[in-house]
Amino acid sequence: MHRIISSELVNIPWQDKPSGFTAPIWRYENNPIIGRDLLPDSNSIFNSAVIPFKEGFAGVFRCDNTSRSMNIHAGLSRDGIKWEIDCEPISFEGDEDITRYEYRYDPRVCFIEDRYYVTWCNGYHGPTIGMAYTFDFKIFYQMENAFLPFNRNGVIFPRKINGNYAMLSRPSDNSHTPFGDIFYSESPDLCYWGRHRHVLGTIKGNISAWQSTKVGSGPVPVETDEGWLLIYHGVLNSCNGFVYSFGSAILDIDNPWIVKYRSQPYLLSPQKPYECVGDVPNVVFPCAALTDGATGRIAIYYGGADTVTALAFTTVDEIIEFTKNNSLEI
Ligand code: BMA
Repeated sequence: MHRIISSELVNIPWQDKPSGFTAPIWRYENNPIIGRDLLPDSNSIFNSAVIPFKEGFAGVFRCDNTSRSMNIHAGLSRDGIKWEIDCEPISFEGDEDITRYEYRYDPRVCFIEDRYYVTWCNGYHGPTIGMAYTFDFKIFYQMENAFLPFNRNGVIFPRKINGNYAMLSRPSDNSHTPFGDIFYSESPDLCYWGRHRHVLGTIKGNISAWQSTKVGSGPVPVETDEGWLLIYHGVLNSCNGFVYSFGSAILDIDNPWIVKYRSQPYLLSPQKPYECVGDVPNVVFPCAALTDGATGRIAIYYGGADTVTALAFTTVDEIIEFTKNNSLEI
């Protein structure tokens, strides 16, 4: 039996694994949980992050509007499934050099110490990692961008490691091309980042082709007794374009740039209609995981086909055993 090192979350959204089902992850039967047109002017709501908040849940949602402008909106939910999302995008407090809007997408949310941090892909002369914090999901204080452009998929660890804040990110180029590996960085103050370490890159060739073209961190890493559980997306370049799946890795608890295990097969790939058909077909893109330290339950939120938001379930035992038993040679 494995253990998640987190507090209990009695109201975690949950459905038992269907009987006879053998895969380590199973989808919520009423997916998608958020449709593309929840807001009056939303074209799509996907690649979004949620977190326990008060008696329920809060989140930051990627909403592309009908002008096809990409922005992030706050939302609240009692049960983690039915969401009320603000019609207006988040308006950030802070230095106007930094709060100036170019585009914002793919948020993650992480609670550390006394506040909720949001990271996202932020347009600032090219994509980089935007950062902000909030206490109440009403007022958001924007911080300095963590890195220079070009960078995407910035994910903060939920506690300090060796005395510093820590983040995974993926330096990239200025387009959606296959470029860049996942790196680990540390900061004493969430402003200045350094001690960069390489974590993992794509797997070239045929052996684990779902992650042969691109990789990027997904949800905030989950602390377990086996190490940090990292769920990350991987991309295959098929003759029908990019296919986004997700898999898992286990990182050393004190030195998270050391990969202990890494799944050769994917955990979930686009197979359902809401994953295969939409604005960008064949995409599952995870940005958040709720965890219950008492039962080991994990609920993963992911975008489907760059159009809707969906939910899938696993347990710490299922996902760690799967990752260890199906690991690539590291
Ligand atoms: C990535 C990001 C994601 C998107 C994915 C598939 O590069 O832009 O927001 O879900 O492509 O289009």
